Amino acid sequence: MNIGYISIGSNIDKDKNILASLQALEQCFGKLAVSSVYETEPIGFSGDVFYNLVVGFESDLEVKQIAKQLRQIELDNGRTRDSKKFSARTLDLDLLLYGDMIVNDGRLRIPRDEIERYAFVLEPLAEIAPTLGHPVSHLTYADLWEKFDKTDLKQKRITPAWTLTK
Ligand code: PH2
Ligand code: MG
Repeated sequence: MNIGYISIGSNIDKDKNILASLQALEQCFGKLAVSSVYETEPIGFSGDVFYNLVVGFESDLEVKQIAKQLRQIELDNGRTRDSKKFSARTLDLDLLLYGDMIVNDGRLRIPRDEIERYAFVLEPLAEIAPTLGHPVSHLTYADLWEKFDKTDLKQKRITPAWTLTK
């Protein structure tokens, strides 16, 4: 059994797409640990604000199977595969971590470097996994977040219009 973490982002039909993704992820993996939802300014391009959050899950699946499931959930929710990295998107699901696994295999990279690079990934991860250590640096996510440069940080926790019924 591995514990994995997924980052979720949307800046088109945010409420609808994020709720749909949480329901689909729960169908796939069972009970999730869900962070707060953060409203964040787009990084790398200008456009509508994002909602970002991180969820934790448990699974016995192969890491490639998980990545495939995430791509399918993105496609089921209006994602088009040609979309550029820095552009508006209905739904982006990225597998950040899977146990202590270190994978560098074409497009599949775990742990994802976005963890240390982007507050919209690190803050929600540090919220739900503060004492967990990064598989490469072994620093905890609480430490990484504490050290993160928060100058001009443009993100805030929000209360979404929906709740995930338990
Ligand atoms: N995702 C990106 C690029 N920029 N900015 C924010 N605020 N949130 C995101 O999820 C995001 C982004 C590429 O995946
Ligand atoms: Mg992404």
